[in-house]
Amino acid sequence: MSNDLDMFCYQCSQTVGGKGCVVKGVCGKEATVARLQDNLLFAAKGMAAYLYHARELGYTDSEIDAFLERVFYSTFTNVNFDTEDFVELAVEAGRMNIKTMKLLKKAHIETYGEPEPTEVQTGTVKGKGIIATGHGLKALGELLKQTEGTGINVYTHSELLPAHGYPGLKRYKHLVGNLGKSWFDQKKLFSKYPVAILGTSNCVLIPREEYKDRMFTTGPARLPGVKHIDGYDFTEVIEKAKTLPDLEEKTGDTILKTGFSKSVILSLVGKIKELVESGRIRHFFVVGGCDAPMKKNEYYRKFVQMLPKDTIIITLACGKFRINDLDLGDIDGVPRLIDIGQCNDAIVGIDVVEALAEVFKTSINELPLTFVLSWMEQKAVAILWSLLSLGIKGIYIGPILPAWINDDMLKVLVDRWDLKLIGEPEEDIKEILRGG
Ligand code: SF3
Repeated sequence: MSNDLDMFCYQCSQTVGGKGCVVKGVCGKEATVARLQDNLLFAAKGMAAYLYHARELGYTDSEIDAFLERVFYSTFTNVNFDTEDFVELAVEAGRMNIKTMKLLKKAHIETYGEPEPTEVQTGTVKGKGIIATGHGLKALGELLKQTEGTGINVYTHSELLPAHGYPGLKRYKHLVGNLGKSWFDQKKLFSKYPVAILGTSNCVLIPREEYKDRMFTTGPARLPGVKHIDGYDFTEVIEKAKTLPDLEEKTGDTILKTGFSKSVILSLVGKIKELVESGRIRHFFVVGGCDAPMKKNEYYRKFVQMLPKDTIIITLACGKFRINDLDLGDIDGVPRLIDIGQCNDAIVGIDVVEALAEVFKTSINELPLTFVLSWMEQKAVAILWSLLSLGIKGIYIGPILPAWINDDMLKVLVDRWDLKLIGEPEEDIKEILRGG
């Protein structure tokens, strides 16, 4: 029996391949227009997430809102069939995402102060606890306020690690450390520690039965069978934590360092210039992004471990958990591994890279600097387009190409931006350091 739906193009509402079929093939999801629409929608979703967290803190921007409206209308089934325009829209999405990340950074700094380098414990402290995961600083801030003086300790997980660097959050003595690594260790981690759990944003996983009743979501996060809290009254989370057993005192093996803000890095720029000119710093790398549990993501740790000692590595997002336990030392007081924060703190990376270009009186592409990024989902797509919108060339991405990129799109990304897919760490390093 034939399926009528298969015969009907959801792009142009015509019979597939029939007389009125405007873009033969689009309905088969093979055509470039459909792929570019997916790409744009993913970037818009990433932007929307950052915008959401800025709005939570009272920061909005009508130009960004208007752009998102344009994106959604442009990806309507039958309004825009122009591939060139979709590439330009993606570039514009990158620019708008820069604006969005700036807005969120302003919101974070004006609410919690500018981050400062901070050491973060990775073990447990005797007593009851709550783990907060996700990206929501507002939710974490409110949780810290409400748990103060209750004897409950608060731990961060994954993308909330950078919260420890913000003066307005680190002042809470019961924000005692970070547990686990990036988002995909949740099930194991939350099963291991008998604490209450609060999911504040995307990157929550469907919970195991064993901790479902002590998990809560807030903001945009929702999970089946898990209590959702509207607003910021976390009484139920706190009450649940009180009923759970104490954690043991167990110091972690690693102390993590986070909180390298724009001001902190810019205060080092003079020194960095000197070290570059005297040949003590050869190259800068930005290594980070959205981590994924694929074997191929081991690349990023190997890559950093193989880098020569005269290189500096700026890291961000949950991809940092591949490398942030490494002791890479420093070059004359400049740390070799610099954690600038969450994925949205890519804006700090952009500001720093622009400042370096200014100091060396050159363009970003002429700097001895290479981006080596891992992508996983929507936010990473928005950030990639932000970097491309600045004209940054030669970015390495991995572990695989985004699924919607077809040969046509790849050709544009390679021809216009010299985008590269990661290969083997040793060979990639050789190629980068010889200027390939
Ligand atoms: Fe990405 Fe979840 Fe980790 Fe924010 S958004 S970095 S994966």
